[in-house]
Amino acid sequence: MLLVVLPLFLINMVMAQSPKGTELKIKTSSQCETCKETLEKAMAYEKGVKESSLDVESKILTVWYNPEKTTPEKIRKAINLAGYDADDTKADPKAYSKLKDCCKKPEDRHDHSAGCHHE
Ligand SMILES: [Cu+2]
Repeated sequence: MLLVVLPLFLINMVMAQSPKGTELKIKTSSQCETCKETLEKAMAYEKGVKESSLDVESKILTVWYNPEKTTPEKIRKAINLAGYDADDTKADPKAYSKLKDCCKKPEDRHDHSAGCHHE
């Protein structure tokens, strides 16, 4: 277990400078394409965030932000308020309860067989 968790932890620690701002990678509890939309939209409204991109497969949200305007803590908080875990910080329970069934963690879904259905 440690062998899996540790590299992820280290990836999160690495912040690289780029023209888009400071890059931050956050492990989220997202499940599907709908989560991607929800999270990227939440980031678009977040102060100091220039761009974000969620990789649905790995659940890693990459955020480019202006370190003079926001901090990784605030960005994680915004993800929590959108209903998702961000690294070690847990989703806001109220926001999480409002997520679509398919966007919840598999153990919380009413229909355990289904993922999100996209038309
Ligand atoms: Cu989803």
